[in-house]
Amino acid sequence: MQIFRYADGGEARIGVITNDGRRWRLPVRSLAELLQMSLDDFRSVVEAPGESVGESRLLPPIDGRTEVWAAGVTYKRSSDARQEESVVADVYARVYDAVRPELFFKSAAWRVVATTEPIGVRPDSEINVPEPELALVINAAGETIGYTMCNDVSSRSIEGENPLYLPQAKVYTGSCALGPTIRPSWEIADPYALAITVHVKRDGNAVWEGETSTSLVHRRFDDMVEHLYRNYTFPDGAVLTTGTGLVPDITFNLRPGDTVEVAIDGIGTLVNDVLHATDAHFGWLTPDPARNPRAPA
Ligand code: DO4
Ligand code: MG
Repeated sequence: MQIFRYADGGEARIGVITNDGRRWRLPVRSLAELLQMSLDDFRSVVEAPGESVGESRLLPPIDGRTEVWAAGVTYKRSSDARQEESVVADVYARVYDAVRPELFFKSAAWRVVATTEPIGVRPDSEINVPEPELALVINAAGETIGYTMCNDVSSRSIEGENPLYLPQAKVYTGSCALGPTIRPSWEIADPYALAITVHVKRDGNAVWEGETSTSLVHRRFDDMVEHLYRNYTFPDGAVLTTGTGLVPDITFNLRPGDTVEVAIDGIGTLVNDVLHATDAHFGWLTPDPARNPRAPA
């Protein structure tokens, strides 16, 4: 079963696709409303068949006051890559083994892009990368009710210059893609055994491909959630992306015109073309659910 957010005229709606292809609309106004419920209530609501719906344009699986947060340096590959790119390698080595995880704010709901919408790279950044990550969908009470995928698009050169530039390296227009849908937690038997792949194409040719597994993550997901919810409330829940185990060689730079495809076993595939993160390309990215998903050329 997948829970999805879709455009219906000028409105955003929430639906379900069952594993045998049936689709129905849920009797809620938003995903945020579902994230205010307990896991048990959420399950009852999404499993009750509703009015059937056809195919429709997918919107990002997040809305309302739900925030996207991110964990960093949770895989050895990420720790090694940060130490290579940074002028202060020590902070990354220390956080990899520390009890307290690195957690940072990534995006407000309305700024998130869906599959097939563009992602952005900063024109003032020399080295840009996609970061394919498993993302936890967490309700207001801190229960993980589902999983989705995040592309935590980032500037390696800006963060590498100084770790205090992390918000500028991580939080800018088009830097957060989520989706394509949400898979309920009870359908993922083992979130620590999921293959993650990435394919980047340029002019039809593969320029970076990689594969990893969530079995290599260095922290427990429930521990990341416990730290995120400690002394902070999320009335509409949160999406916590769990860090990347895939980082290309330092010579690789994600460029406008590239296409990034990231996939996670049992979760789905997220496909996004790359554009410069400017208003000219992302003026459509507004809180309006009927926004135009196709950026001007
Ligand atoms: O410290 C930088 C963030 C690293 C990150 O986003 C990741 O490991 O996925
Ligand atoms: Mg990341």
